[in-house]
Amino acid sequence: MSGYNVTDTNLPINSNNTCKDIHECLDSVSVCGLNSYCYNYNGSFSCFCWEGYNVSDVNKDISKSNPCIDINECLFSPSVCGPNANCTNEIGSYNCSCLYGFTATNSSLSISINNICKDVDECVEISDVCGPNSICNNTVGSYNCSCMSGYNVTDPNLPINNNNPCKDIHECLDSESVCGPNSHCYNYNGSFSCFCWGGYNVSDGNKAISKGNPCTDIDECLLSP
Ligand SMILES: [Ca+2]
Ligand SMILES: [Ca+2]
Ligand SMILES: [Ca+2]
Repeated sequence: MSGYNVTDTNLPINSNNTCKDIHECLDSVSVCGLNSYCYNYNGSFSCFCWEGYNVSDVNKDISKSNPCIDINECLFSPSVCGPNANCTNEIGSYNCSCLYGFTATNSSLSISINNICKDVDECVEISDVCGPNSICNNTVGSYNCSCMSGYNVTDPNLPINNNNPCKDIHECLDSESVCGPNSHCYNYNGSFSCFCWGGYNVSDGNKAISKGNPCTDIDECLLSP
């Protein structure tokens, strides 16, 4: 029968010289080709591709001339790595990595469509990411920093962080342009205040002292009584 050979080919087949199973898998590669398992059983055998491999021509049996070859998992749709990830095909496998600004949902599991890369909230995850006197705004894949009102970044050409922090604006350096004439300017962290000199009053008492609403001389002669 097919799949069996007579024990001694020089003798007739009978109960003393039986047909026995051919172990086709003894030289597996010559039967199933590379990247495959060969399973021998009574009367026949089967070939299976290793995980990560598929037969070259799916319409034909696995064999040395139709071997198992690497699957490019990165061409799958939807992506095996899920969104926001890079896929790198490897022989017999593949590798996923998150794009910059993203991290695996569960960091103890490998990245896949079931454990996708999600945005890192840098404002929460990285302590003091923008440095002092700043506002952190998380975005998908990134974040941005801005200075709180009353503060300016040290070097506006560089990103705001601990090495280039937001620092107090010294509004009083040009006091006259801020508070107008006849006034004191007091700078403090995050803001400043204007005060009129003695004998002077702000023009419009309902508005803050400024160049446009300066301190003017009080005509004490008009005071009553
Ligand atoms: Ca592969
Ligand atoms: Ca982010
Ligand atoms: Ca200030």
